[in-house]
Amino acid sequence: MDTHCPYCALQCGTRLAQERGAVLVQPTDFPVNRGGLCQKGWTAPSLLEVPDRLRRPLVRRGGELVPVSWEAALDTVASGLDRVRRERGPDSVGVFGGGGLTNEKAYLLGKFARLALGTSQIDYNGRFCMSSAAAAGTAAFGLDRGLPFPVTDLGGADVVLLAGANPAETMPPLMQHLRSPDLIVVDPRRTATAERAALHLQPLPGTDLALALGLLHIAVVDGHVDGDFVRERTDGFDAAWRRAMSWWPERVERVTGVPATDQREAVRMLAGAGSAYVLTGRGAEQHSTGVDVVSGFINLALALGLPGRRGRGYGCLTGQGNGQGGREHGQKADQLPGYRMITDQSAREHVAGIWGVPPEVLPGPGRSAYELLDALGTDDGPSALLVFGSNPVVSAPRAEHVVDRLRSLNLLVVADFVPSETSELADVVLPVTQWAEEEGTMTNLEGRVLRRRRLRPAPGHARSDLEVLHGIATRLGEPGHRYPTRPREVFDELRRASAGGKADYAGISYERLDAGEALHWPCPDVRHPGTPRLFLDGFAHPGGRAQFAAVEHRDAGEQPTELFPLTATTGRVLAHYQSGAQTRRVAELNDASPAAFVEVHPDTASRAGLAHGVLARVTSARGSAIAEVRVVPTMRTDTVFLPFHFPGDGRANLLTGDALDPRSKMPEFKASAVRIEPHRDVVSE
Ligand SMILES: Nc1nc2c(c(=O)[nH]1)N[C@H]1C(S)=C(S)[C@@H](COP(=O)(O)OP(=O)(O)OC[C@H]3O[C@@H](n4cnc5c(=O)[nH]c(N)nc54)[C@H](O)[C@@H]3O)O[C@H]1N2
Ligand SMILES: Nc1nc2c(c(=O)[nH]1)N[C@H]1C(S)=C(S)[C@@H](COP(=O)(O)OP(=O)(O)OC[C@H]3O[C@@H](n4cnc5c(=O)[nH]c(N)nc54)[C@H](O)[C@@H]3O)O[C@H]1N2
Ligand code: SF4
Ligand SMILES: [Mo]
Repeated sequence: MDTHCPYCALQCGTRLAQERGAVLVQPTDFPVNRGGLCQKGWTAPSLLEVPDRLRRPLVRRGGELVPVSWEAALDTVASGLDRVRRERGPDSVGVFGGGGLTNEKAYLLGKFARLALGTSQIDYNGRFCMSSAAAAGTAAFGLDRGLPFPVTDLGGADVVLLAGANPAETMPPLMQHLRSPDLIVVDPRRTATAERAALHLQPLPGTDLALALGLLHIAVVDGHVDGDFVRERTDGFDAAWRRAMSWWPERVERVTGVPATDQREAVRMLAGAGSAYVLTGRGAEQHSTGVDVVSGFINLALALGLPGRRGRGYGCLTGQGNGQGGREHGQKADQLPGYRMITDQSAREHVAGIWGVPPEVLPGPGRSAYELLDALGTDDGPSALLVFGSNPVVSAPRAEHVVDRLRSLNLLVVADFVPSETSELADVVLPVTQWAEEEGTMTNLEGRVLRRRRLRPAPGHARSDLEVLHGIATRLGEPGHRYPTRPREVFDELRRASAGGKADYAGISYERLDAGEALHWPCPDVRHPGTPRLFLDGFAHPGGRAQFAAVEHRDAGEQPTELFPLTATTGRVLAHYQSGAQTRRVAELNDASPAAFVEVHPDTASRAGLAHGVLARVTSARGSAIAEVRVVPTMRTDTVFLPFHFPGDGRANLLTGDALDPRSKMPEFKASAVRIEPHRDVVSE
């Protein structure tokens, strides 16, 4: 049975089979992975068999989570929601979704929040992921789709610049498309990806904007700007150039640490290539300046004439399995299905029409993900929260504060298939189906819609997220037909709701997908072939021109001080996925990467009295995390790195703060001021 990997946005094609009860996985020759899988994909069947799989609903009684019937669990949820809504109004209930949810789930979750709960307080973990690139992409091109071209186009490039992405660990099969281009990698660490690069630029975390301005400066001064493209297809170059004018290479070198010669070499490589791409990842984006950083790299790409042309382009490497679809169907605080804005009157009328309600009943925009978590239990914030597809106790910034907020709720409901650090705090835990136990669609990083297929039934009493939403909504007095439980029915409604929107799925059907058609949105009718390459005939702004952004460098929200002299940045390792709720339960992955660690330069380590393998305490103004020291000679001396996959006192997010990008509300995951010292109980070997 052909389906796709449960994890990241590459959505590698896999074939599943059952042999004597065991599930076996094989890669298919699907274009993004062409017969490849990473270690997570190979071990994905173990996820279906984790020993502590949630099989029955749990309700907290006398302090303990005890198994109960579905009836009892859903009644507890509905009566709890009813109570807080009666006392404090519809916005007293919050909903936190995820970019791992299928399109159908994401769509129904948004509808459930706006109609069954009537709340504006819904957002999702993609705010921590895609939001800066989405905001910058929309501003520049009028439309945000991670990659506006198929991944396979990258294979024909001469040069690819990767700013803050480490696909050798985060999307390993993507690397086969990056074999022939020369890579320019911008990363404070010498990652596995940087090892493969022709040129590695190693800036201080949080200084990418200065670097991007500097590269634009060089492009202009050294005569590499594609004047015809800029004149014919863009606006705003002059204002952007006025900002970049004062970022001469030596000044950029002082701020970023990237030698001026390397800056010039990067521009020379990009400008001299017949085919070149600029791609950004979370390293560039997860900053309080994230939107402007991405705009800075898009400015560079526009000046060189890359976007909207065959064999060239700018793209962002979307992260979660459905990170793309998850941001199109209305689980974002300010959005309705079809990538429409909730403040747009005609969008409200269209969606309300599909939902069979007057537009006035739809609430307005709500709080962004971190602001929502931060407001929980406060006077004007939600006092009940429903979580579908996220583990914020580990993955949200300023995690210990988030735990305090979650503890202050009257009602916390978590739907998951494994016990997570967040479900451990819940009042009600609802066991749901996963991946190979359900049908649905996902949209990968190229905007291609894919079918997820069911191999076998759910274990125990697990139900699908769609059934859970139906069960709660009907108990709140909603008509059942509004919340279909069959994925295909939900998808057909989603198609109608998205029709005419930016992310138009109207022409995409299960039938076409099952027949093997490669359908990239927008696809406005069933005869439309889909749109693998966007912007070739014009950008999505009225008039068809792309917009430069006049951006100026700002420092990271927090600068090193005497007390916290180092910059900590965070990210991923190959073996673990996100908060680790899934991969820490897979023996082979856990053995590959069993515990929290911190990468430190040898001089920094010895100054702090630390050696390889000992436990260190890393402390920021928020608190401390405990992690095993890895002495890494290629690190910058002013920077340390922690993966964020580990629970308890190994959480990297004990260090991160509440600085947000003013536009995207992206937290500053990638730059916190810290100090590092030996942990008192030194163990390990
Ligand atoms: N193994 C694995 N794969 C995954 C995931 C996972 O959890 N594990 N998650 C998926 C998801 S949701 C996402 S969003 C993607 C993320 O994929 P990536 O963006 O590749 O992942 P990160 O490791 O977060 O960040 C990439 C790099 O940014 C660098 N970096 C840190 N600070 C800065 C900075 O200030 N500037 C620059 N230029 N670089 C910086 C880090 O050193 C890191 O190597 O991966 C997806 N794939
Ligand atoms: N310090 C630091 N923090 C970060 C980042 C970073 O780079 N550094 N990256 C950020 C990024 S890019 C992301 S995407 C977030 C991700 O962080 P999280 O939102 O915590 O992501 P996951 O660990 O994937 O959590 C998903 C949870 O939902 C469950 N789940 C999966 N699929 C489904 C489903 O279909 N239905 C239901 N009900 N549950 C499901 C899983 O079992 C798991 O418990 O972390 C962010 N946090
Ligand atoms: S790269 Fe992503 S989609 Fe592919 S096997 Fe690994 S985790 Fe799965
Ligand atoms: Mo992500």
